[in-house]
Amino acid sequence: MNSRLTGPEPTEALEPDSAIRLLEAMQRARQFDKLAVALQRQGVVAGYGQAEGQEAAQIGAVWAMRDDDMVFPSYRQPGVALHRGVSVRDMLRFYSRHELCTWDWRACRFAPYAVPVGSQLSHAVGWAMADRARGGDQVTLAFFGEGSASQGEVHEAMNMAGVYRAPVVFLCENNGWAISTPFARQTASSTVYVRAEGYGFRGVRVDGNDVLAVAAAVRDATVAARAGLGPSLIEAVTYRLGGHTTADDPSLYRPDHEFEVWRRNDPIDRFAQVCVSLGAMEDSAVEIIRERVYGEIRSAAAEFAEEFGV
Ligand SMILES: Cc1ncc(C[n+]2csc(CCOP(=O)(O)OP(=O)(O)O)c2C)c(N)n1
Repeated sequence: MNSRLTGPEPTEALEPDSAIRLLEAMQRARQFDKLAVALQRQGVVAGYGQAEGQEAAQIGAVWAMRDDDMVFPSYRQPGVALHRGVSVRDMLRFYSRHELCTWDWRACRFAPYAVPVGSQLSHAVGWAMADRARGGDQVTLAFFGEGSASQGEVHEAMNMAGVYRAPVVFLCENNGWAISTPFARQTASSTVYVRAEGYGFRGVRVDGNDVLAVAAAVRDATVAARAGLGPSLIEAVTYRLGGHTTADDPSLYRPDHEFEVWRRNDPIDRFAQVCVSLGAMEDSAVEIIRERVYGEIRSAAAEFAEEFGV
């Protein structure tokens, strides 16, 4: 646990050491994703919900939090888990062996995955209110998807958070699709963030493939929440490049051209280009980081395979 009063300024991400750590965290998420898909195809992992393409929305958000702030995930944030110190081994146990939560979630400040969609928002509001009642100054971050935003429980959680000014950041990863349901079929509204006004708190829409934009929005939200100004709803517009899970074939419902547009908007490539063009790292460092993280994930997977005999 560290003693920072707030998360880092988003601009700190462009200081060379921070830029490397941030790019590493995004790469770790990406490489874990590739590993989990490969292990599912080999029959080791039972099922996996892909997060490829959503690394900026996820890592940018957790980057802006204080280390002791609690995170409530849905089921698609393995990179956030790894960033919070959950081991590759424990993530693989979850996906391959149906062991629900083998990580020390209190120590990692990363709650157990929540599969009933939207249920984690009530948990987050309860956690935030309990911490404040005990005199704490944590801010709680809750991830959810734009499909989950249609759940009644999400309304209940946001309404209560607004009434009690709970220090919560609601981070909606609007990846365009809830399994095969497109956003236009999810709601008649063109955005999610606009709902915040109805609950009486701040709502912001950001480019969810720009890690610095997400970090800046979440950072502002944590400062407001810690100052007693209540929750925020941040809609990070992003895209799931893979399937909903390894049991899904998105080519059956998603137009190819849409995928191609988002493929060219890869959040990791974008951040790497920003770092290089602003001089935070050399061109060659980008590949070195990718290779290093790939090696780290591979050896953790080998240890998992040895321990569990898979
Ligand atoms: C209460 C509940 N109803 C239905 C489901 C089945 N289900 C699993 S994922 C999903 C879509 C969720 O989409 P979204 O919230 O946009 O998140 P994403 O999967 O895109 O990250 C649904 C309906 C569920 N898990 N829980």
